[in-house]
Amino acid sequence: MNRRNFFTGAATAVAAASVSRVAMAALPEPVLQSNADTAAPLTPPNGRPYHPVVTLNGWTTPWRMNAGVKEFHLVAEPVVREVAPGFFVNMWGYNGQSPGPTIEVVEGDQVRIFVTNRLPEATTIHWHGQRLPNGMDGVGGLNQPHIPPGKTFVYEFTARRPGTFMYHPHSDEMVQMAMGMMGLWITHPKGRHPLIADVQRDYAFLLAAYAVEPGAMTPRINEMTDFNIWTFNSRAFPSITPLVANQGDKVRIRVGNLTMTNHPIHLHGHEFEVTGTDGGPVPKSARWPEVTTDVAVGQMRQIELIADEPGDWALHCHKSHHTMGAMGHNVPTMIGVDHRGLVGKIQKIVPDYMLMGERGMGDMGAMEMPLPDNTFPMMTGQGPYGNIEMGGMFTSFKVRKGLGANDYGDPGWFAQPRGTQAYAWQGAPLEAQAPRPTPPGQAPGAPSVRKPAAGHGPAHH
Ligand SMILES: [Cu+2]
Repeated sequence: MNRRNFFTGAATAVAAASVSRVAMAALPEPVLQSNADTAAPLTPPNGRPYHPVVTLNGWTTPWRMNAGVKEFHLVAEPVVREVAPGFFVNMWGYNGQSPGPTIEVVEGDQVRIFVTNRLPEATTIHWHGQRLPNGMDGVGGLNQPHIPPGKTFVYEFTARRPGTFMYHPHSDEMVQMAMGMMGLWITHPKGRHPLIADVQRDYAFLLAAYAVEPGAMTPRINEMTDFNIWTFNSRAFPSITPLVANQGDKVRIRVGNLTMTNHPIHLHGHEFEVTGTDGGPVPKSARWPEVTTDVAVGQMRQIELIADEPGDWALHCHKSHHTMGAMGHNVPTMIGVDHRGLVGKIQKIVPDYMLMGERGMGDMGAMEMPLPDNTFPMMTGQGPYGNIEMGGMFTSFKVRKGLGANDYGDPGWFAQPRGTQAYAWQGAPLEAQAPRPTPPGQAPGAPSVRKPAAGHGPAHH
């Protein structure tokens, strides 16, 4: 659209509101997402081709080509994320969700990103890991003025280095990252690259943690260490989409950590290599096989493997308290409840409990959404053989024979071939067959169970 034509056309009696709408039309339409589903990979609609990534429970934003420049529009704004079924959290994000949309470009692309601030306070965006002019690096006060509420700033640079990156604010960072402001950025190589393999599946997610009191909906943004909601892309198990692969596929998984602690990410059933970081591809001579890789705070790790073992394989953080949903299992239902009489009672258990909107997040209260039954499952997820008893940073890697190249749908549960599954022993009780060693300090033959304390009922069920 030509700007001059716009104003010529608009010159015939326009109201002030229309002028403002016309001015906004000069920006690329921000592409919004309101649900937390995993979007199909975005085949590049224009520009140079690449093999797109799949953002777990997220999406890649389309762009506008404008005289050879890829234009994007990110709108920083309050959002509501369904972190797990029935568990909603007030967050700040981009284009309707937290995390914001993934930006995918090709090495050498010139990009222009319009960033509109619809938050109640100033923000900026830092393009983590990018080579760019200093004034585009997004540190408020250092590289640029902070973006005031209601204003739009423009970032322009060339995506010089292929790799796995992320974006997040560098303005009231503690609050804004604790509220979920983050997104992925993938720069694909412009051609064959000696250190970047062709893959059939390319997944990406960010590790994010929140501190949400039972019954509350807004994260406690001053928390330093005691987070209780552990997420991949702001979703907690059992709500994280499984990663699906056709047997034999080469698979890349890109993980970035914007929490305040490290996460050893562990994959079952396969070995992988770390093939890249946010610093770029890892030289082949520096790669070694792993089944767990630690992703430290502010780091990104890009792993690759051959999906050659069919099955449903766990993919999770190895810190066991990060695969739990904390505290939420006994949260009372709040639908239709007048909170005012409850605060005092809740504060006896949770001394710093406050209603949402009373923490200085003034504008959050203006969102006019009904207070949901904010229950977060602590250990949940029904599997084919019972409760999986996980929450938080856990999902599955589902390898199947004969999946189509673009089939990312959940194939359901894996049916273990006969004779390949752990089974219940049906023979004689094994305890009776071998004498057990006597624990030190105990007479041989003495019962080895601890005596139950009075009044606590039987020690054995
Ligand atoms: Cu962890």
